[in-house]
Amino acid sequence: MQHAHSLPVSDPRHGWLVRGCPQGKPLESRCAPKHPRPVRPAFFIWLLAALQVAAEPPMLRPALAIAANGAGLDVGDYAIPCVADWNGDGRKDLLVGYRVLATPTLGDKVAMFLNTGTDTAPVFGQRSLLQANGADIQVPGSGCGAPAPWVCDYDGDGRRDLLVGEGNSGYVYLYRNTNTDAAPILAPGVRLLMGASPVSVSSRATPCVADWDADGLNDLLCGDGNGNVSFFRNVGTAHAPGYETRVLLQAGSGALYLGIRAVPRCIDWDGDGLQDLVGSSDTGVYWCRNTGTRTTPVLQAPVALNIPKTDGSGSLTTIQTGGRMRLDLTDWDGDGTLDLILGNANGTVFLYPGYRFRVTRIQQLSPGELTLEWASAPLLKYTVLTGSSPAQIQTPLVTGLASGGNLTTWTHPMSAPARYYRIQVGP
Ligand SMILES: [Ca+2]
Ligand SMILES: [Ca+2]
Ligand SMILES: [Ca+2]
Ligand SMILES: [Ca+2]
Repeated sequence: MQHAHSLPVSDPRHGWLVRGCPQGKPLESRCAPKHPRPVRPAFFIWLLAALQVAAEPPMLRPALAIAANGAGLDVGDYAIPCVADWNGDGRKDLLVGYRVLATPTLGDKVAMFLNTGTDTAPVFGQRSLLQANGADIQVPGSGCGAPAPWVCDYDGDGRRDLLVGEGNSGYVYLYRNTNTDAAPILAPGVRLLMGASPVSVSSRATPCVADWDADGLNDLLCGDGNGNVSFFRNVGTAHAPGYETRVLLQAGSGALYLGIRAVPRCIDWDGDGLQDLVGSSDTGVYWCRNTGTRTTPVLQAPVALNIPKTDGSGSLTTIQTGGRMRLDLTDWDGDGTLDLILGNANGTVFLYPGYRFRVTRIQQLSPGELTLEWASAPLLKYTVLTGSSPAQIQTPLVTGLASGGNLTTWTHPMSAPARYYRIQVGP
């Protein structure tokens, strides 16, 4: 009987040490078996186990354009996306703030794309415009600073509300939902306050709400045009959030700097149980790993997220769509792995599906032959290294193996000492 396996792995260099077990027995989930078996070389395939079972950030597949009304979604200019189930029907919808450059005095708007497909395979029709107090939401913008929507139950009454960051002066507006989750009706926008003064981050406000210090009260975090992220700790209540201080988040050795026009998201990117910060800017999308605690996050310096190159090299590169990249994160396809949504300067919105590298099948097709399959991404090429021990995985067995798409299969004639393998992206 064959077993399908999935193993957590962690290796920022995109390499994986793998080890196996006798055919037909379940893989150990850790490097050191609790009950070591005698090694019986030659006839047993020892492969595939993770060097570490620690946290594992997702990898990303190439960009896919999100469609609406049968064509590529395009709101015009400076798309800032937020994925949320706006009408409470269990299917994720897409809000996109954007600039109205043709009529700048009217203010910028928030497009709504309701999902008529399923939650895991969204289908969007024509846009509508979010309204408040019976009229289109309009927010002052300037330059490339568009409205940045964020959906949450801000006042804890059980109904989702809308926050919008202002592109011009960096204010954050609350549009309270006065109706139901199924049919939201928004009250006029009011600026959030810090004490008696409006919350402001000077320009290009990109709010998100999360309980950053895990005290049970949601806090406000907000990116700005300068590339920093402000933390407004909620010193009010769940029903009436209040702020008294603005503190710049730190990461690494100083103030967190994502690059200009920062958009933060608070999310456990690597699945280690600690909320991290993932953010975008003009220069890329970055992960700041939280190595502190739930109540006292300590962020590491930003590390750029990578996607497959399109130049045929088979390797990885940072994300760059031409500046003004605005991030959101969600499990778009419901496969349990976070996916990346990116709004672009030209009004389009892209999906980068996330996946976790896993060896999903180990098979001894015939004596002396083995097959490995692993989650992969189009455009990538892989190198398979082997050795007789974890410390000796150095011998290349195959280089430049093209990805099979989302899954790559490789069959290899076994040799007795080659029992440990590492699969890595690129050379
Ligand atoms: Ca919905
Ligand atoms: Ca809090
Ligand atoms: Ca984490
Ligand atoms: Ca997913």
